[in-house]
Amino acid sequence: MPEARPFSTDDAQLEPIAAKVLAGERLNFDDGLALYGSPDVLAVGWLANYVREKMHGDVAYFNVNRHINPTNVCVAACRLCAFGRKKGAEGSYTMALEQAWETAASGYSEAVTEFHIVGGLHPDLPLEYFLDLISGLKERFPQVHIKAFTMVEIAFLARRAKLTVPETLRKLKDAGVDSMPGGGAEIFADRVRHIICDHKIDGDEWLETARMVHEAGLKSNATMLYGHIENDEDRVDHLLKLRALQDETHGFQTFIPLAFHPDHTALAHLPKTTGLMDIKQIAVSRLLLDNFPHIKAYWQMMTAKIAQIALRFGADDIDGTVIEEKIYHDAGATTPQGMRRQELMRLITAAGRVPVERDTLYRNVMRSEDSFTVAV
Ligand code: V47
Repeated sequence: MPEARPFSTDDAQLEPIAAKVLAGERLNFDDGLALYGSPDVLAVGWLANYVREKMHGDVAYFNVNRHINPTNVCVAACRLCAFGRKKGAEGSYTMALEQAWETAASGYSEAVTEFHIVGGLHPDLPLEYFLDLISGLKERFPQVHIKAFTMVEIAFLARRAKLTVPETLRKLKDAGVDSMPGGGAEIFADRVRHIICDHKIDGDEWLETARMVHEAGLKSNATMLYGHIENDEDRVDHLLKLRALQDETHGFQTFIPLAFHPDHTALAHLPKTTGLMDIKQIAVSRLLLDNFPHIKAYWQMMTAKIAQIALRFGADDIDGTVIEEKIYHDAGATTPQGMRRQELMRLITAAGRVPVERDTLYRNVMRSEDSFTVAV
């Protein structure tokens, strides 16, 4: 239910934007800049919360998931990343298939409903390794949804296998991939991308790959990495490009703004994002991405405390139990490794929201002891 409290602000620039939001009208590029530039974070948050409650009422979603990163070996050497290693470098690893399947089974006690699988761009691992990895997981955990490989990994795997992206997607889908995570989008603007992740596919290619994923009948998420060298124009541009693609494909489920963690990266001199920046990012995303069903406050990235507050500033999802996160912890995240269902539910309830356990496709999950069923 939308809030009963009336909207008020001392930022005159927000008045016409509020009128649009209350009338259900789409915001434009300049509106996005005005939202980012506004000193009245509470008013921006009020508007985002209005939209969020209109879409989802008091519900806040979470899931029970496990991350698997089969390799950190990566040819890309992105300045933003503390996870990737060159082949043979100290700290580099690549899981044997048995090891990856064993990893999947560890920490399984809460009946995981999703495996989130991403990794480096390995120069030698063939597509068959990934197909075997996925089909082996499906064989062992047939009820678990497999959300695997970013647009960057898919484009890389296709190129290495000398296949088209649709051909590669067909093989991954046949092996058991059910949907795709949102990583690798970073910031689409070339100027920024050249500095933070020069060796990755460019923004247009990321969007084109996402289009092909959706055309293949797979849902995906989308992300934006903020809090490094980008400016407000770059962020608005990024969000509006995602919105334009979503108008065409309707294949995105969830948008996840990702706060840059500088530790142990080549950009370690940059300051960390602040709590207010994180909160505002959630709110602006909710307001600009009017065609995205869900906005996720990823607690591992923004801390559980900020993610909880974000549930009143536009977010309707807090991600999951996240057993074994590596990418953020290599870059200095101090959040705990994994959180139990009960604790996630306590955080959500204390934010005045109603916790709903979802599967990756946002169907309700019903539990008994260590098993689950999904509402269809
Ligand atoms: O693509 C890498 C980012 C992403 C750093 O789809 C960094 O449900 C901050 O995409 N500081 C991977 N960010 C994580 C990701 C994700 C996470 C949770 C849920 C979902 C989903 C997707 O992490 C990368 C990159 O954008 N990243 N290094 C860093 N130092």
